[in-house]
Amino acid sequence: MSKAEISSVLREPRFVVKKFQTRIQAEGVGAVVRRSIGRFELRHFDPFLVLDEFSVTAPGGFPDHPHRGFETVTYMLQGAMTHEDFAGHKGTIRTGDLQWMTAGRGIVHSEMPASQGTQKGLQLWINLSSKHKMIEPRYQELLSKDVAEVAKDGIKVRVIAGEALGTKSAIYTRTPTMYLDFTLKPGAHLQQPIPSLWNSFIYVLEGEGVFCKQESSPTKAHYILLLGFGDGVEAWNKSSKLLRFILVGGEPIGEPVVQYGPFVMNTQEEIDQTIDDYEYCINGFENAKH
Ligand code: FJE
Ligand code: FE
Repeated sequence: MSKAEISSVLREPRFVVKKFQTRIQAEGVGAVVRRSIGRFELRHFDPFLVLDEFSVTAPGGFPDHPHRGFETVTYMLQGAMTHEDFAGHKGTIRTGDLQWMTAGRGIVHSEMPASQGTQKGLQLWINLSSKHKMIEPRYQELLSKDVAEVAKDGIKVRVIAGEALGTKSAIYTRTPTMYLDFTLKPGAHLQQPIPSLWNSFIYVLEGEGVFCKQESSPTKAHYILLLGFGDGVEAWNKSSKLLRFILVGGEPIGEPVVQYGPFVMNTQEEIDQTIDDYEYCINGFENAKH
């Protein structure tokens, strides 16, 4: 066995199965998003429903809208957003903060800029299994200073969910999920384990990285890489600038997905019921009356 093989912590590294570039599209009111998961060519990636890199300036934003049947994870990259829901839950998340919202049976809320200039961030929608779609809504919020962060060998990781470099996140993931924000210095090499049967992807935020195969061509910002199965992923920063990307993985739910905008259920009947519940303010949408 060569030295390189002995030093590898991965027995079966994952390969890139698909690579997509994201383009800017209009969303909400006067906002733009780069949607990777959730667009026509990549409808869902079980358990993930949507990944948007958003950019919004006041007076634009995402005024009152409902959610049911999944979770939204909003992670701020720049600026600040205020969210306010129909039950009076209100808060502002700033650069590096995150909100992990379990919509469950129903939330109606707004997400609006809270500062001057452009607010940027990522919003990931994670599906809930049929037995969890109608659970009570729940929020988990982490300020930037409370996000677990570790640095080692030119690698810095912010552990949003799951575990990396021996450090765990405090976030509870109803659908088992890992969400890591990596920054690699020039020359750094990462080997990150991922549970073998989970779906996983990389989304590049800054710089350019070489992923999965040493000799593959570099991937730049705003590209998503869908990974095949294996026990982990390798990344190299062969450039002279910082490389920043997120690595997200989740346990596939394996159930039918029927989506109607912000409602994600298992069957058309459940979607019809949800539209009625929202219209009549019942079964979780009671507070939408006010
Ligand atoms: C939306 C349903 C929605 N991407 N990125 C339908 F939930 C939304 C929506 C968002 C959103 C919000 C933030 Cl803060 C960030 C997002 C979609 O609120 F725009 C439509 N059309
Ligand atoms: Fe929302």
